[in-house]
Amino acid sequence: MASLAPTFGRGAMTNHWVDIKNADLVLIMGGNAAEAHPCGFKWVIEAKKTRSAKLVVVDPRFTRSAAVADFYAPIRVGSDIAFLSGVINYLLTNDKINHEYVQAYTNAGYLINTGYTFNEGMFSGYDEAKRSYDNTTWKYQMDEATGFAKIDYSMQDPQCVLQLMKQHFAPYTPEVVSKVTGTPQKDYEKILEMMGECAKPNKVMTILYALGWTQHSVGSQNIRTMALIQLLLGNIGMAGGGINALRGHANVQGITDMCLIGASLPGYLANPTDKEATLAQFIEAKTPKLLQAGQMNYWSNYSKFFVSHLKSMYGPNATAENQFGYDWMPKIDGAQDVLALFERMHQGKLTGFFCQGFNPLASVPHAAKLGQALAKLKYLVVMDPLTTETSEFWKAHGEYHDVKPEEVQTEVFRLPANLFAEQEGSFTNSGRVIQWRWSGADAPGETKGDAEIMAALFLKLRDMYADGQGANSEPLKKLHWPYRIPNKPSPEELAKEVSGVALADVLDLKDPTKVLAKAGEQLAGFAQLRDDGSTSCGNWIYSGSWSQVGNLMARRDNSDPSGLGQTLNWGFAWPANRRILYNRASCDANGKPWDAKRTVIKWVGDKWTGNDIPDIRPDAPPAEVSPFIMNPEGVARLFAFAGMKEGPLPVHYEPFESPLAENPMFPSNAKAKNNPAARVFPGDQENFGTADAYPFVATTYRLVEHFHFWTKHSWLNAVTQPEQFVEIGEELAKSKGIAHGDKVRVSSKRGKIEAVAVVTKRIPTLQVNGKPTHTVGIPIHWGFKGVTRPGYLTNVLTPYVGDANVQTPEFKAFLVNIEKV
Ligand SMILES: Nc1nc2c(c(=O)[nH]1)N[C@H]1C(S)=C(S)[C@@H](COP(=O)(O)OP(=O)(O)OC[C@H]3O[C@@H](n4cnc5c(=O)[nH]c(N)nc54)[C@H](O)[C@@H]3O)O[C@H]1N2
Ligand SMILES: Nc1nc2c(c(=O)[nH]1)N[C@H]1C(S)=C(S)[C@@H](COP(=O)(O)OP(=O)(O)OC[C@H]3O[C@@H](n4cnc5c(=O)[nH]c(N)nc54)[C@H](O)[C@@H]3O)O[C@H]1N2
Ligand SMILES: [Mo]
Repeated sequence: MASLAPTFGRGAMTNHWVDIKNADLVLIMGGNAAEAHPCGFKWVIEAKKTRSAKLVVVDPRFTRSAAVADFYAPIRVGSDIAFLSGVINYLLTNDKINHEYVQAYTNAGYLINTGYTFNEGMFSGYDEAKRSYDNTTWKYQMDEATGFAKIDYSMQDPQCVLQLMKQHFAPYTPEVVSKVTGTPQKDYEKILEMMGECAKPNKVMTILYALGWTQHSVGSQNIRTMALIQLLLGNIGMAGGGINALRGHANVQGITDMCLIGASLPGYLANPTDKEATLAQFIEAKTPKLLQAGQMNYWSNYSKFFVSHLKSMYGPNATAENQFGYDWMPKIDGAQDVLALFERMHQGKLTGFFCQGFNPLASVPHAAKLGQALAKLKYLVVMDPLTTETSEFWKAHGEYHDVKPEEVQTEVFRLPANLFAEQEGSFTNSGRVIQWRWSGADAPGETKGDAEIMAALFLKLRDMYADGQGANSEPLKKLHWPYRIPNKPSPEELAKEVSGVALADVLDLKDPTKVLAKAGEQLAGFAQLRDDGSTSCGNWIYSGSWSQVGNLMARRDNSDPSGLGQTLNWGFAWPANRRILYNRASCDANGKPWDAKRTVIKWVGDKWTGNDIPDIRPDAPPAEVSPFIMNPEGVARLFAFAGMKEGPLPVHYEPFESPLAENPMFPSNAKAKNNPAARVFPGDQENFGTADAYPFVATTYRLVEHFHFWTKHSWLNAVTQPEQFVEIGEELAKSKGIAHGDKVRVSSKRGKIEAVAVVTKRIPTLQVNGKPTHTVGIPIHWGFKGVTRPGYLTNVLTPYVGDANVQTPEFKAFLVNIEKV
């Protein structure tokens, strides 16, 4: 494993990097791939060169991605849902949708409960005191006789999802969108036209996004709004289509897959909570009921994945009699995200903190609060190859970091760890391709690999508890630790455990005389997992990555018979080596590809075959089994009756710090100004600034020359970008008397930084709600450690609030003031 920071964004690509070359239209919005993903970006260029694909970039700044775009439009930070809702309105009113796809593969015709309402920015079921919704009224109408959801396939019933959507998105006309987003109306209309073209079955659009969409109090809904567009256009499952989250750290995809975030277990299985006292109750709660006849309801396999995971944790100690060790699993109460963690620390509720490959003082919002939080710890352990700001949070660093060391009691331990490039193991890229890699160099001095450090700590702790004296020691004592060298588990051993092993002969469920895997063998994939204790698998989505054939992640055969760039023998893609998720949706209801030139899979009379692993049971007749097998209704949810905290359909809400006095979509309802379901911690409400004192919109971002906060330790990077700067447009510079190269002070309600001003045409002034709106652009990379010139942590400025569903902090939209020093 490599860098172990908690993730600040989630998701994965439904498609994969090479597949971008198959697109006709590439939209980059909420990201800047040319700088943050320069290697993957080459596939955008490939699409432009080989098929004259068009590139559209929508960003508050004219970025390096914009510099090679066919069309660029600016947007005010935090207004993407208004922009995209206007696209949905355009597609619906101008009939730019793939009808067959929408009718058969989405819930457009499903009838919603008549109690569902949407008024002045709020859905039915809101509880203001709890800042949350009761979603009872958002559900499907059910047919009592069959037990399945009611559907009007003509999509005319006023309670059907398509009709509710028409109503919901109607207010987002081009005029209104332009007013809210600041995107000039004629630019916007041009983009509407380009996107509308992709409703044709042989025209496909892809979207590449990253943190410009996730780091908002409406982050998850930003992405959902785009997913709705891709579904209406029939672009999900298609080569060259999909929804593509370009992930961050080299292996952050692996981090989320493996659950190093605490919010879930490996393979996105849920963490048990106190509500599920027994394994049976837990499985019952997590296994969805079929909502439509004949569908696969994939999650009916939940118990197989979960029990196999328990077997990987507790080995022979996990038996049917003791619920496979369910009682030893921590029962998580409350949120486990980054903001919740440091909030608890700030409240003095944590004694110690292990900080592994993570520099939270630099990377978490509201650095002053972070400093106070760390100072409340009894001990802090930092496992890192470098001296990070976090490990020296207790030291005064002149004007850049002002603390009184004598007042900090926290004891800090530094454990020198290897750098990711000095370790062997697997990396998973944004396209879900897991690739084995070998260490690039030996680590210097006495540093150790992460697994070795963790193993030593575990063995020591287990020894200390061996006498049976300590409280709650069972989970430690029962953990399975089968490694050949106990204090140095090898990457090979760990990878095999993650992929899965047969503990007894695994029999074919339909024909029990057939043995699929003999006891002791590596499993071929998750179809072989069982819930009777006969299989062990650390992570069901990685199942089969190390099979009896060997380490499939180490494969390096780039042959590509279809020419689509699928390369099924290069590495291993989760799940099941499938390269394009939902690929069944690339064919119509007869199993014929919508576009023969993009044949990913097809139905050949009795089975699915093609250029990918079908995302459906291989013998599932196309007219009967719908493509979205992870949902118990078999279709994609345009209307999310569950799962989204702030509502079943996206709504434009202002960022928590907004230049506007009200939400221009619902000016008369103050409660609907910001995301009504976003969590605000006590005390943080007072830490939000307002436009009278902080009149300018600010956003933070990356530069290609640096990687977060650690490349400033490297001379080469420091030479290319030596000194902290902020970017402002020419109009703002003029009005504030700031010249290019002047020293400026940027302040928010929470703190200030000083940096050099770069005055640029690349940050336009936008007309928002009738007023000029200026943006201050702030690169994130500086701090007080390293060989760059010392600078301030950008996050002294940012607000402590996040997305309502996954709590990614609102790093991308807040308010500042700027003055010449
Ligand atoms: N060189 C380099 N590459 C990196 C990294 C690095 O530090 N350096 N970090 C890696 C990591 S961990 C990550 S997560 C990724 C992040 O990858 P990206 O998200 O692509 O990177 P950012 O520069 O943070 O933000 C992208 C763009 O979002 C725009 N933006 C800001 N607010 C909004 C908004 O409200 N709407 C829209 N449409 N756009 C907005 C910004 O102007 C910026 O151009 O990069 C990875 N790659
Ligand atoms: N304002 C603002 N703040 C942001 C963002 C933003 O866009 N704006 N982006 C956010 C995002 S998306 C991210 S991902 C975070 C990044 O925040 P962090 O992950 O905290 O930043 P890094 O500097 O990448 O820290 C990773 C550390 O891991 C160490 N390391 C490298 N390899 C290994 C290894 O093998 N083992 C161990 N133990 N350590 C290793 C490095 O030396 C480095 O110190 O920042 C977040 N903060
Ligand atoms: Mo990231």
